[in-house]
Amino acid sequence: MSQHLLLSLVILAISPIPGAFQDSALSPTQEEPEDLDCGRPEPSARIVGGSDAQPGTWPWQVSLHQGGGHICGGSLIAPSWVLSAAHCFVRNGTLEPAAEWSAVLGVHSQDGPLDGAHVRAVAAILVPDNYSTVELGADLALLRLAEPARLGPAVRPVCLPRASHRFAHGTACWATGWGDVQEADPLPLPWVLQEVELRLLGEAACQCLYSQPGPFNLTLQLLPGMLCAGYPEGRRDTCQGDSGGPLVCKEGGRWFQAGITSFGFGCGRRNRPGVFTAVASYEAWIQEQVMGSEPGPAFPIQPQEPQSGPREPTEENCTIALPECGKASRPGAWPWEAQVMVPGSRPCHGALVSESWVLAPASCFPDLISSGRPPRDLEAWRVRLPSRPRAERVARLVPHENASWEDASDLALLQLRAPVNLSAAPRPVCLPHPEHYFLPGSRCRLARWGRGEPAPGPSALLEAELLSGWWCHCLYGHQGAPVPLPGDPPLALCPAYQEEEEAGRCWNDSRWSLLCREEGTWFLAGIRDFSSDCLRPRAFFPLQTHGPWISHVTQGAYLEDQLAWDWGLEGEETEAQTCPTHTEHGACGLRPEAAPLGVLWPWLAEVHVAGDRVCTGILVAPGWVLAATHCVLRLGSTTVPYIEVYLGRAGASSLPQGHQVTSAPPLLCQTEGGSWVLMGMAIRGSRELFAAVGPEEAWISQTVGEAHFLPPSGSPYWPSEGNNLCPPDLARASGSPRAVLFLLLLTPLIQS
Ligand code: 4AZ
Repeated sequence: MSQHLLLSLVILAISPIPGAFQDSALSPTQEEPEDLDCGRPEPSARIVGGSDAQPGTWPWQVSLHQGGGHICGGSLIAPSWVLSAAHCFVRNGTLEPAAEWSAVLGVHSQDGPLDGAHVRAVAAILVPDNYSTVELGADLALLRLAEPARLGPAVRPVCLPRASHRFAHGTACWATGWGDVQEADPLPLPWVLQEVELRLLGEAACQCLYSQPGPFNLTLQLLPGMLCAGYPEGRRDTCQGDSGGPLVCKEGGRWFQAGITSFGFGCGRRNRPGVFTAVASYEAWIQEQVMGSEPGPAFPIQPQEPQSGPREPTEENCTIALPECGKASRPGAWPWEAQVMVPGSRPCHGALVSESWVLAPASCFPDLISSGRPPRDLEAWRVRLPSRPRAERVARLVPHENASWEDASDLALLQLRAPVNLSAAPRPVCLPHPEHYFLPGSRCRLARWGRGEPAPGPSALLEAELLSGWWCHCLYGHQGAPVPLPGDPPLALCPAYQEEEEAGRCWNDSRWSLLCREEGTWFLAGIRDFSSDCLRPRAFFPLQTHGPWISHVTQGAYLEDQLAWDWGLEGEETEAQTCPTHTEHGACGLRPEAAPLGVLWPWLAEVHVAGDRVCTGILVAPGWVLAATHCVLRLGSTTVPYIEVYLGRAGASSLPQGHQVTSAPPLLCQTEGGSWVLMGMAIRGSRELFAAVGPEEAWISQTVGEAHFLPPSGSPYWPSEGNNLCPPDLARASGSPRAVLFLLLLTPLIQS
């Protein structure tokens, strides 16, 4: 079950003992079923007006075990027959042996000895001939028990609908099971049977939801024999481990099984309701399989035709749900901005991720990291949220298990004493699922994080654009490292943004979170990697790897599917790429695919000479720019004029009036590995002729210790044989003009 089950879990955890039913379950008078009364739990088992899943509420629920543990759900439909899902028993097209399976009946909590429950061996598993995969339907199975179940208050069959039975759209039904409470988040001990109320969705309404592109742009075609139940906004659903279990609806005082839990896209996701096998569609197949078995399943006549709900699918609305998180009236006015106030320290900035939880850096709470113990003064802590008149009190602080200073897991979750009403503000930020792929070129913003200072200067400095994942990964990764494909969690996110320099240091040593927008919805995409000093682009730790931890702790953070899909070339690369050759000084010649903020050619430098000439230089090391001599020196002059070098904006800045562009751009070639190599510098007065740089290698490397020469694969500068990107002999061709080059040593203030 995937929903806010916290409430029902708590209730169940307080009174999980099925003892009240043990004695009667074993009483001899109850053992003999005279007629097959179906779909009626023992009346005393349900507390009127109470909250659900008390022991005995769903007496047809079966737990199917293999290898000693619960694998799938099922429902008792007759003393010797259990209905379940085919996909529980078919692996790689082969039906598993019945002998490996057992059916546990009358079980409530699966923790410890199965008190009050009894177990039956499975004699046979029957699956429709036309079952192949869940997406193609017919996902049902019948299990014949080796011995009939012992019927009693905790063990009773459910009623089955006839083929003609119609369940009205919008009917509130119940699904039950011991499945995961969220994606990849198993039901915690004591493994008490969970229940969730789900509304039946008509075929058109459900198809409309599943036609909205979701993760990986996937959509689903619903087929006859499937039905959907759930909500457009998600958050209540079945999940892995619930499969095979029943979806039941009450009609005329009896519970009919409308569906068998089959599949879905994830669990509890927006516009992705659960898909069930429509039991009524399979009346004939079920009747055929159980023929001659006495007593067989009961198919009572439908008590009354549905009173409400449109009969025709066309009358249904196509109501898709929009994200409930990540909406801001304007960038910068973040409705999730939370300030954690700890007595004696500066406020720490975090983000509201659900009604009750705030995510913040663990390093804001140093005692927590050093002692590992919860703080003693939590009473005095407060959280300020936008549009809330009073600060919120804090109930609990949960550090990330690997929380430390300055790393990707520098995270903690704070639970508020009382949930806040979500509205325009406060409103939670959206969090990415692990498979989220933020598109290169995404519009992002920096937001305050932790104890960071506010940004100096204008808010435009907080605008950022995401650079290509390959580029970011290979700059920060190492040679030969595999580049994560779209859909695999990235190791780093690189946003490009402008930074103001301050004398002697890089301005941006405060902490930032990275918010990225998709279709007007903001996601918390990353947190700043402290260690990148003055290196550009800056790397952020992606938050998506932490989605499962955050949803496990909060049981309700807003993990939202990706909203933008144009993966372009990067998405089409299905073969794993590796990072190209590095030199001993790291990566060089790597260029982002997108063209953000003028760093299309990140090594290009604008060399401004004596305030009136501009020529192109090439960054060959953190402190050195290579330029053509004719650009820097006037004819006949030997004195070096006043020179300024601008980096990271070549081609993007508009040059001041009266500037004369003196040189053509240099010649670059791309190697097989993807790195760009400087081949030639334009010859004075020409845009087509280039002087080779190769012959100057010795001089350049002597002057600039740390210039990046790609290691020899053939010759040091040139691509290996067989690469037809560049003619291999170009550099040393006889008669090639010698380059007349100048190396500019940059002053430390503007290096990087
Ligand atoms: C499963 O894996 C499964 N949200 C069952 C139900 C759903 C998804 C997955 C529906 O068994």
